[in-house]
Amino acid sequence: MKVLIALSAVLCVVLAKDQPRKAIVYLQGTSGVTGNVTISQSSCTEPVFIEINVVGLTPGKHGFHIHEKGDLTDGCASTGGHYNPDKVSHGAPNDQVRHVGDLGNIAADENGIAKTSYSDTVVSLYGARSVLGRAIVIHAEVDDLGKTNHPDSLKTGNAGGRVACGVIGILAPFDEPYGDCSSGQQGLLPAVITIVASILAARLLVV
Ligand SMILES: [Cu+2]
Ligand SMILES: [Zn+2]
Repeated sequence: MKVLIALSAVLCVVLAKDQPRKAIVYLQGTSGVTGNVTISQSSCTEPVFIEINVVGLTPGKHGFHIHEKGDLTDGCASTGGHYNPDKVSHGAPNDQVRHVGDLGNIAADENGIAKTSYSDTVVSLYGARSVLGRAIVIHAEVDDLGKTNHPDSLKTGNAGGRVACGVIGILAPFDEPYGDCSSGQQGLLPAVITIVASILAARLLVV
């Protein structure tokens, strides 16, 4: 009996840590741009999956970033700069050197609609570098991805004003939203080791 109780307790913990994390961003602006973004991640070692739905944009490409602060007290202006914990130069999403918040551009069609989804291996919802509580910002102009001679190219991508923004909030409930990666789900092997160790421990208790 004790074995069963111990086993089920361990299983509960393991399964709980296996839950994917999901965040939601409600985007608003002063020029009629609205939309939402979801960020999903099944574990701290998996890439995030980002789904974007925005309307009201001018047709063409718009810089799309995670900024460091979830502070909208002065609209999008108070969200700070690009989230950049490594203090490196601005870049493209696929560059080796980039801000964590550098998600490149989104492209709006002739109706001003931008709808897309993709994975990113740098952004995370886990650990000290979690983007939860920070902001997503859409810019008026195209992000040059750090590739032009403009003085702001390696700082911001020279993407112009901020037309919409929103705070990255918790969507799917999960425990310890700011927990470290090591306390999160790390894969099947640690889970199996945990279960085997607890079975052995429970047997010792019974004897
Ligand atoms: Cu930005
Ligand atoms: Zn940047």
